[in-house]
Amino acid sequence: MSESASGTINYLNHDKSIKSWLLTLDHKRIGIMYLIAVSLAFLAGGILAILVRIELMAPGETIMSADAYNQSFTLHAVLMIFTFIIPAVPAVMGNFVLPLQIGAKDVAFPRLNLASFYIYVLGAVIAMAALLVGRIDGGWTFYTPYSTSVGDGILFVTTGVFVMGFSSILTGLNFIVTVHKMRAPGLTWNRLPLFIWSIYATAIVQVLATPVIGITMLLLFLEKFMHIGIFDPALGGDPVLFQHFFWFYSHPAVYIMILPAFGIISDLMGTFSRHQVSGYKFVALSSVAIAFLGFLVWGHHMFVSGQSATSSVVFSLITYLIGIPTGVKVINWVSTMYRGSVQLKTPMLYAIAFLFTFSIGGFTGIMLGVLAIDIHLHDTYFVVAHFHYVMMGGNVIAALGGLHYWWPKITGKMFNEKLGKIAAGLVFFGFNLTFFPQFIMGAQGMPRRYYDYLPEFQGYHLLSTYGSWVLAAGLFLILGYLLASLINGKKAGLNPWGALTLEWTHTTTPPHPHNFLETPIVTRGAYDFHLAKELFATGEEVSEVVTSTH
Ligand code: CU1
Repeated sequence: MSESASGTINYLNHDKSIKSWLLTLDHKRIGIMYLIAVSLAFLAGGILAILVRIELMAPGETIMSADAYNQSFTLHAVLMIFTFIIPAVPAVMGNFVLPLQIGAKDVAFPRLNLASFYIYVLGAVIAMAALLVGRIDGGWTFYTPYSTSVGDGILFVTTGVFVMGFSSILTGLNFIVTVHKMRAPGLTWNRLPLFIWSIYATAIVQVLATPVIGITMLLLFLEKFMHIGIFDPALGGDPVLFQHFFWFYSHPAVYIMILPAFGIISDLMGTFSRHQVSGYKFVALSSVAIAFLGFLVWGHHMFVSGQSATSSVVFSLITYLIGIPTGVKVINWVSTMYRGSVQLKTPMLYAIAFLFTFSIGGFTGIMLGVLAIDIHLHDTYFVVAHFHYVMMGGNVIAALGGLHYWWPKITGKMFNEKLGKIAAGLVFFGFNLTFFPQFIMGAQGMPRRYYDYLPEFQGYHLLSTYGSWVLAAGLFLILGYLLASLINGKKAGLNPWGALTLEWTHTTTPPHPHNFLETPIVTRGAYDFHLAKELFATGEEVSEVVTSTH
């Protein structure tokens, strides 16, 4: 690795031994270790997705048995949700970016941070060990008693989820304390980058919701091995209770997956529109409002489970309410672009793609919150499409935007902007081709998770499968040019995007091992481009960075 742009030592080159990585307490290096781990999980989950899509190209058996198919879609979801999406943005970008953006030396508890990483790895390994022990074929929701009656494999997965939960809770606690205690002088709550607000709201959900899934997984274990009747009717338990526990975590978990994405999008919208994010305070507080409301809507997953009509109506109503803070964000992002002058760099292309894909995901979520519609669409491909529009069209597309935005800061290298744009186009087109037909076939009655189907659905399945190949091509192109940039990429300047947040204005690229040579003193908000005009007047790269080598 070459010396950094300014010739100083940086967090990558100051010690290159393997041990210095594996035992590092540096939040930036821990973020990179998470990046490698979650990327492997995404690759494995993605390969399974492609296999599932190929199997569904025709009714009946295409490339695998019904049994292998059930296990493939289950494992795809478990990998993607528990080992990829939940840790991806908070643990990768939260770790790398959060202390830099608030002008801190590190997170509040660096040792706990490293422990969180290894707890995540341990949990992921336990979950994957399920493959060696037995089958997991009941879907990622683990609905008991079916899930626990087909073998012991599922208990490895739930134990893995239990263990990974500690990683999530400890990371959340770490971030909450860091944001409260370690902001640079002058960095008031009203000046915080919106990425920080969203990671903060996410951390609250991580800390409050994750214990519930942990306890639920523990109860499954007790039921299986000590025969204490909790969920299984044969033992005197209640299976609907499992659904309540499961969704009490798993709906808020949707916000663990999507809130950090909102934060990335807000940062990209401000920076690439060269304008203060419209309605800054509303956008910031809407993250907290979503985190709060997210705890009150779990019953919308259970409209057909036999819960009382009154509770269904209440859950339905509160579900609509979430549309308000979410709409506040979307409208303010569009307004930011309208008021500013938009620069269509690769990260911004993802932010604009996100506006389309996430809005479709969000609106169809409100549709599914309508009782009559949900009863018709329950357990159809409409739900599969909605879920992927939120998770992939929301989280993954935003994460790709964030990865491209911070890549120069992380690695000190620029990626190929032209290939970046082509790949963004392939991802957007491939994603929509994969999942939009699923709305239509779902509305027409194609059930989710089915191995076989009526011939009338084949056309939609074919489109969906072709789309998945385009999407995969886009993702492999990204992998290719990002890796190539490490070898022959142009050196990134201090602030290639002309951003105003501290990770770009006050430290080297890549950053110093201790982030800042002098503690930054903040005098303006994260997107106060009107106050920073003089910085851009020369047309040269912006930096207030201290580049001395003392
Ligand atoms: Cu939900």
